[in-house]
Amino acid sequence: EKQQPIAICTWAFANANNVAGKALDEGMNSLDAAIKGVAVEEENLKNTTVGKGGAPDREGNVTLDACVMDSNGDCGAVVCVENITNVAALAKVVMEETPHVMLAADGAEELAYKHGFKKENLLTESSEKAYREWLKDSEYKPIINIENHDTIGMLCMDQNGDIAGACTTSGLSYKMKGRVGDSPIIGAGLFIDNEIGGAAATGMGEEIMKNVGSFLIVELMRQGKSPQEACEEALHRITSKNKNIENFQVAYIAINKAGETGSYCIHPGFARMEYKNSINSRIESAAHLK
Ligand code: SD4
Repeated sequence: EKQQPIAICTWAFANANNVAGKALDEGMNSLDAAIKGVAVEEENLKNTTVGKGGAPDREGNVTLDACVMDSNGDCGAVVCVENITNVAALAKVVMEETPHVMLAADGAEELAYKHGFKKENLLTESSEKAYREWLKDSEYKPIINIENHDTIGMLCMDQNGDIAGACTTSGLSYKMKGRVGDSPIIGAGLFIDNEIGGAAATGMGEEIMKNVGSFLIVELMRQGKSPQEACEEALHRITSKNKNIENFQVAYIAINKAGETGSYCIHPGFARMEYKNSINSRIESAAHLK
């Protein structure tokens, strides 16, 4: 018996989520569908937090982070990559074509060219203009909230019921050179255990990494929590210890093996998309703490 495919993703990326959902309906496996879905945002020039058009670091260089994890528990990641748009697809190349899990910077870029990826200038006219504007004060406020977000984390369940995911970002706008967030870190930005479920994160990477948020959610589901309960508990681990939660956003999404989904975030403004039963993605507004 075939499983009804499900795709969920962070933020209101209906197109990306529908592309993944339709590919799953046509029989694509969960990993490839997630990569295909997030590629929509990597290529979306208006998305200033992912791929081409992403905001640069303080020196004006756009550096991307991404990871993928499949239903066998295999994973791949790239960090601080320049000039390549589809970094989630590149993370899959690391997973499949190298003996490693994570490649950084030039090494990842060289691998990309060997595998036919195009060299592209990721800084668009409008992201360059915004950067020039920012340079005037060069004020670094790593505040992630409704104005500074849009990382895409996507979790897919295919017709075999197998779960996989992808997460891709340009990270925090005007971050320090070399800064890497949670998004490409297996267990932080993304984690899958095909026996249990999967989770993905967006928001202030520094906070998500400290709590290994996505891994924690999957482990909480293993202990019997629903995806919703697991997202809430994982978020509380951050908020209960942190006195500064007014100043940043964190949001989690999760799916379990039964196809149940959940999400939770600190502040209103976060939503997730869900594609199920071949129905175009609906915005599911996420429950929030504040
Ligand atoms: C990061 N988690 O690099 C990412 C940022 C993000 O929407 O999610 N933006 O910390």
